[in-house]
Amino acid sequence: MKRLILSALALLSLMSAWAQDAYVPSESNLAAREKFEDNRFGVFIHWGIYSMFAQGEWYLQEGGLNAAEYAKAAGGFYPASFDAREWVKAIKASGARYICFTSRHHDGFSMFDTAVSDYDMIDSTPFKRDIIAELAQACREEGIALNFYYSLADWTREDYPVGKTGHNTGRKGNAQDYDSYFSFMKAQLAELLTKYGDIGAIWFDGFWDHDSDPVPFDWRLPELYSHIHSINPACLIGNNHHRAVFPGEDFQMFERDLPGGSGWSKGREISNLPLEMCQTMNGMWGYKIADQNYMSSGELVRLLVRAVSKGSNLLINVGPQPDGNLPQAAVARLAEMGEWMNVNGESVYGCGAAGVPEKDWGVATAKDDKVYLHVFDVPENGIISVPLSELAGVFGQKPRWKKIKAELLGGAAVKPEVRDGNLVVTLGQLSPSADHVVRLSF
Ligand code: JFZ
Repeated sequence: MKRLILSALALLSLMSAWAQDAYVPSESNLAAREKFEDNRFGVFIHWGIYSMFAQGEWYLQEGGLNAAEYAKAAGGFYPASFDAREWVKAIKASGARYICFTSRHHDGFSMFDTAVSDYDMIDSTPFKRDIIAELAQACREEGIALNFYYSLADWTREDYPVGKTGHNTGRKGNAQDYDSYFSFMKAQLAELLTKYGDIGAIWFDGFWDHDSDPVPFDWRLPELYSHIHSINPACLIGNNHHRAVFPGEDFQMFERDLPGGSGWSKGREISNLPLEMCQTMNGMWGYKIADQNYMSSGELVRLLVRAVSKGSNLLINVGPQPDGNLPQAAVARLAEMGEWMNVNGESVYGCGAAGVPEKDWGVATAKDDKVYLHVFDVPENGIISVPLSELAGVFGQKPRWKKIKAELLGGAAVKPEVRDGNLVVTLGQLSPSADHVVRLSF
């Protein structure tokens, strides 16, 4: 009996330990999640000293370079045209409502003034300007939220326990010490969260560097996450680990694929946290001179809308040039997306899945008691239809269909009809657009 009581007590204390550990998002965090979801459209920026080589952000690894030689590029990093306000204005003009910026990528170079390393903007470049401070101020002035990409993996530090990548960078490798590296990361994250105003999210990457270790590697993520939440409970945490979400995370990300897609997210469980898909406009994240293969602005609009129709944000990447300018090709696309967003933004912001499966002509999004039909391809007869049953999720089982209104955003009212259990909308001839949006409401 005594044994039984003791083991019951042990079980209880174990359970309460779990309960204590379990992450409970703060009210402010839940509000931040909502805002993050409402924003729906963000711009990713990959910028670092790798941009100088114009070969993408993986060049240190892919080029088989020695890190000490590579680091000399910092001595010439003087992005004379860098103007944070200009960047933020170009991004804002697209309709994007937030930016995610690479504070430190796998090459280990910090784009901000960090006290825990000299391999940063202030101590290693002639430019000596804190890029992140300038960006944060411009974002504040323009009302754009700012998130930070932060790499867990590091290809240059001696204390980083070497994983799958970063083997040929000339590290001695005899000082690998995760405790030391972990304190370094905690110190940097504290700087990022306290010196630059209110930061929306930390976007982790690099987990995959240790995902196939023979002995499972412990990144001590719960400790890292609670470190962040103890500094700013509202700060959202996401991690590009390509797995189902871990405890302590506040949003789930999908790289180069929609949630439920058939690419890199194939088979991955979709959480009920806010979702964010990230994608490049061309092929690479960091500036790559030979990569001019950009999606058109129409394709980008459709990608954004598809993401929203799956209940996800889109984080679309831009890789600034070494001189500090955004590539003209990217600026042009941002401007064109903005033209579409100016008219149709209400079908994106605050919207989510409508419960209407994809059609030959396009997809649907919804907000409150409105459904937005996104017509990518107007059928030849100018008519689209949706089974009434698919609209029940938003309008209920038996709405008074006679009273339904259909309007083309930025255009005229169109007449909806109910025929054989379908809502039929006759669009007729329309001027070309990547996406004609029909708002359905009562
Ligand atoms: C990562 C970064 O490596 C890349 O440079 C960029 O920042 C992107 C947004 O995120 O991309 C990945 C992520 C996962 C793997 C490889 C690259 N992986 O699982 O092998």
